[in-house]
Parts: sequence; structure tokens; C-alpha cells
Amino acid sequence: MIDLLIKEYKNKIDTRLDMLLPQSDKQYKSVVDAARYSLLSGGKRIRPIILLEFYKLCGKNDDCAYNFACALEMIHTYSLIHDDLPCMDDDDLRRGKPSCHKKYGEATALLAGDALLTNAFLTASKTMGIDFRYVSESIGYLSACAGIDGMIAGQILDIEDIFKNSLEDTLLMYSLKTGKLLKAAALIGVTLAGGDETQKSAAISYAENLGLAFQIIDDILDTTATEEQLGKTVNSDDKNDKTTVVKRLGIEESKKLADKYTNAALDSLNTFSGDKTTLTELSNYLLNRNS
Ligand code: GRG
Repeated sequence: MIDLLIKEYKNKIDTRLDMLLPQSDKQYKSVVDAARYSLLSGGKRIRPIILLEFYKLCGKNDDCAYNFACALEMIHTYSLIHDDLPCMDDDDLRRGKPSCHKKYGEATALLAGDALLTNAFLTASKTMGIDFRYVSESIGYLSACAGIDGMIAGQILDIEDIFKNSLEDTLLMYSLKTGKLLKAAALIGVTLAGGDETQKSAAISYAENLGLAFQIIDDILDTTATEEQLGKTVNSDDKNDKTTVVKRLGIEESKKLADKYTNAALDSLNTFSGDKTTLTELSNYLLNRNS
């Protein structure tokens, strides 16, 4: 059921993403090709789906939030391209294919990431059919969650590996690196739908808890899954000598912690009176995923 729903969403999101990037008939074809290659080569599309589901949960049944959902996926894909670069995690494989820099070279991959980040804001600004005050507020959330106090802060803490003296430090890094874009997804969904402050707080609580569960599962899969399953290099955390929750607690305890955060995320949904089936199934799917 959830697999089918994800597939339907994915088809619609991918069609829109394809339209939103330039075609590869330009003089600057290499960077366009690289951006299209990374954006359109798979991915679960979790962040756009969460945004669209919160929009629906707040009573909206139209397609007006799709541009914003695609903008978020562009930022996510840029972060993956940059994360794979030799100066960061140095990974050769992403979404089952050679990572962007392996296929197009480092300079082009760097620029493809920059292009996706910048085009995300162009895309979000072209949102139609929604009160411009909600669009503007959402652009603020997107910038804040992706920026220096958001995902970027998480990435530098991860790279420097200096503030991770305790489990709490590691969880803080997860909540920034992974949780912030999920927070953007949930919060923007509610904001674009004109949701109130109580709904915004519940959406943030859902995303913060889901983000922790999601990253813990990501760490577990890094040690237990195969390259074929994940479509990316495995044991990357060991290779890069990263401190993870799994290294601190072991697989069993880490799984329990991911369960706990998923349940807390699901509790936050009780604030909403609409149909929570998809978000509930999606959260459980993410907890039990093997890729
Ligand atoms: C600005 C130079 C520069 C780099 C930015 C911020 C950043 C690099 C990277 C973000 C860090 C990152 C990759 C966090 C991990 C989050 C995570 C678990 C990603 C995988 O998400 P999935 O499983 O991937 O949703 P798919 O492929 O399904 O979209």
C-alpha cells in the first residue's frame, strides 16, 4: 500500500522535477547534464512527500505545493552531491550509480550542486495559487533549515567530529544534518496550507523525532546492508572514522532508540484531525526500510 503510494508520488514529483530544470541543449550542457543526472536518478523523494502530506493534512487538496516540494528535493540532492565529493565523504556511488563527481568531474559536480541549491529558491518563488505571505514565510524556513544554523551546521559538526563527546552531541549533529530538511518539509507543508501555530509546532516535533530515527536507521544500514541494497558505498562511517549512534550503542540499542523516536513522531500527529494514514505508514516504512 505505502509502496504504491510512494511510487505514485515519485512519478508525479519526477515529472515536475524534469520540467523545472533546463534541458541539455545548451552551450553549458555539462553542468545541466550533471544536475539532471543527480536529480533524476532515483531517490525515495521522502522530503517532498512529507511536505505534500502535511499540506493535505491541513485540509488542502490541490497541487499548488508541488513546486515547493521539488525545491526541497533540489536542495536535498545538492547536499548529496557535495557530501560525496572527495573533500567531504568521498563516495563513488550514489542512488545506485557513479556519484556526480565520478561521472562529471569535481568542478562540474560542485557547480551542479550550487545550481540545484540556487534553482531551488527560483522554483519555490514561482509557487502559484497560494497566498504570497505563506510562500514568503516558507522560503524563510527553507533558507534557515538548509543554511548555516541548519543542515550546514550539521555537516561541519559531522566533518570536524569534535563536539561528539557524548550521545547527546551525536544526536544534536543528526538533528541538524538530517533533521533540519525534514523539519523544512513538515513545517512548509503546514505553512503553505495556512496552518496555525499549534499545527506548526506539532509538525516540527514530528520532523525532529523522525529525523533522529531516520539517521539512526541510516547508520544501522551503513553497517548491515549491501551496496546493491543501498545504492551507495557501505561502511562509509567506518572509512571516514565517524562517531555514530551505532558505534556508541550497538545495533540492538540503536534500533530501540529509532523505535522510540518514531513513536514520538507518530504521537505528534495526534494534533491533526485529518487523515494521518499515509504519514503513519511512511514513518513506519522508514523505520523498517532496508535501503
Ligand atoms: C555546502 C559544500 C557544501 C556541502 C553541503 C550539507 C551537506 C553538504 C550535506 C548534507 C549531509 C547529508 C548527506 C546528510 C545525510 C542525510 C541523509 C540520511 C541522506 C540520505 O537521504 P535519503 O535516504 O536519500 O532520503 P535518497 O537517495 O533516497 O534521496
